[in-house]
Amino acid sequence: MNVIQAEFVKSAAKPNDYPPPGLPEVAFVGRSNVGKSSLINVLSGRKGLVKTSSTPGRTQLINFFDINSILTLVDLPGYGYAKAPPALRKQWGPMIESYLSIRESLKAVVLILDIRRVPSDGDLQMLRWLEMYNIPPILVVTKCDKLSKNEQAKQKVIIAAAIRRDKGMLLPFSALSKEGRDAIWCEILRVLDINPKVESSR
Ligand SMILES: Nc1nc2c(ncn2[C@@H]2O[C@H](COP(=O)(O)OP(=O)(O)OP(=O)(O)O)[C@@H](O)[C@H]2O)c(=O)[nH]1
Ligand SMILES: [Mg+2]
Repeated sequence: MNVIQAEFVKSAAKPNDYPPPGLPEVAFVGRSNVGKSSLINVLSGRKGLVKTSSTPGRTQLINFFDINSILTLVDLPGYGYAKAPPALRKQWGPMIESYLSIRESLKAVVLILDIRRVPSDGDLQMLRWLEMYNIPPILVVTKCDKLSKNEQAKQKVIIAAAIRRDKGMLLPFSALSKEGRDAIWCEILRVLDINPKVESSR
């Protein structure tokens, strides 16, 4: 996918603050600090489009980004950050759940897992929500640069078993090497039913 234009649209906490629905939307979910914002930066080809941080809990609102005026990428706050202020933790569930349940332009969700870790209760809960709302997730395993190919293969088996999916469904990614960028874009465009050839000749 050739990203010609990537722009921050707005931040929102409540449905009333979401931008008007229109373009198909892809949301990025996962544990705090897993690398959601970093993945959006690599997909958009803009290093500083989304703020990232080594401290968990960086993204605290729902952030909308326009790509080529054909689709919207949505960065969500991560779950499972034990040190988040209680008020914020309490707000998280309803904020994410109302977005996932009522956003009519939401067409795909990318669930990001850390290749080094066993999926958490939060990850499993998120998978159940997505099933409930009938959104088949695109599954990405990130931070692959931290493991050898051998270790990656072993971890994929463990992760796939924990989430009861085929390991072939786990798309490997690294924000450092950008490995996996094209395959993830390809999957997003497929789910959104956007023809990349038509798109790149526009
Ligand atoms: N080595 C490596 N580090 C990564 C990768 N992706 C993200 N990171 C690092 O992980 C940390 C968290 O990345 P973010 O993209 O901010 O994670 P996030 O999921 O958006 O975090 P929250 O907004 O706090 O939920 C940062 O220090 C990133 O540089 C990756 O593929 N490889
Ligand atoms: Mg973030």
